[in-house]
Amino acid sequence: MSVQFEEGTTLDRFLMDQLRDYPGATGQFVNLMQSIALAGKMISSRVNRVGLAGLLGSTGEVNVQGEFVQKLDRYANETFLRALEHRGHTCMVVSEEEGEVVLTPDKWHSGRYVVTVDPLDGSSNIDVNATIATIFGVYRRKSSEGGPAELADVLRPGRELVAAGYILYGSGTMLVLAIDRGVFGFSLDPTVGEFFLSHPSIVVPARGSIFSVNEGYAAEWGPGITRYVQSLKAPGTKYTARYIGSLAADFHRNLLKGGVFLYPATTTSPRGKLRLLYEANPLAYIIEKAGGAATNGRTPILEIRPGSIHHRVPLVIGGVDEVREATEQMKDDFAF
Ligand code: P6P
Repeated sequence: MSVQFEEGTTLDRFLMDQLRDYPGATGQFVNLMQSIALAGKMISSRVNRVGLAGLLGSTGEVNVQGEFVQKLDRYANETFLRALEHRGHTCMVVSEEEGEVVLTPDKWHSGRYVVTVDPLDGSSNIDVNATIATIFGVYRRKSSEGGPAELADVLRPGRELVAAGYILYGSGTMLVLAIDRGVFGFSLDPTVGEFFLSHPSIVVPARGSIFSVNEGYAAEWGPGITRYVQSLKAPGTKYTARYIGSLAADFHRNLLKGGVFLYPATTTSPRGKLRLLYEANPLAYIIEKAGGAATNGRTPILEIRPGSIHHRVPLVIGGVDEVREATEQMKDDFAF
């Protein structure tokens, strides 16, 4: 369905326009997205001054993932928790930086939404000025709005997401939002502090000419992914390799230009590296709304039921033709 938008449509205007199509809407989702956009602007401001604001480097702490926490990781996590906890729209947050779920204060039990968030993905790239991102997913709670949220509100397949997106902190700051009717891109104009609609309807080509995988691990791959990547490099194919090592940046390029991103299971990470709740699921929701596909090499990502809030999965994501071909090769690569 092609939706027409006027030049200079702000994120707020876009959200209010959508609101009119949902008669039962209370405005909590609009409020939630405004909170996410505000947190994104605050993080963008710091990212753009990271070398000057004393935010380079690590805090010296190790997070629940066993990764060194960068100073900007901590700032991004605290900024998102503050933006989500006290506005009445959110009842629970799952963050990459938090070992357990974060329940918003008791007075906000009425919050309808559960948010999964990687506050700053790719933070190992901060010090070298490469693009990093916030990735988020949004569920409507299943538990009653009178009481506290429950783990069952978030340990559910990504197919039940109601929205997902990411905020890219790169040459510009861009918020990409997927809702049931499509995928939309908003670019931040820092001179006025507003996100403006710049990509009214993002659709991923069924087949592109880019593949993104870290071939440094090729010795740890299964035979299927090895066969598939070799096939892309065979003489006469039109593929080129691009790999930034920042998930949302690699994903965004392929979303706009076509292609496939792969982070397969390896002997070191037999269940994959990337996290289902706040990395794979949100991007899988986005790619499917843009006409693409995402699997773990065997099963659609959005059909996987999380075993824990930090559940890891292998990921193959991009154009529907490439994902089908890769999954066909990879389905025997790992036991589960
Ligand atoms: P590797 C960043 O740390 C991250 O989680 C993703 O953003 C990125 O796609 C991946 O890890 C890169 O991992 O093992 O290739 O360095």
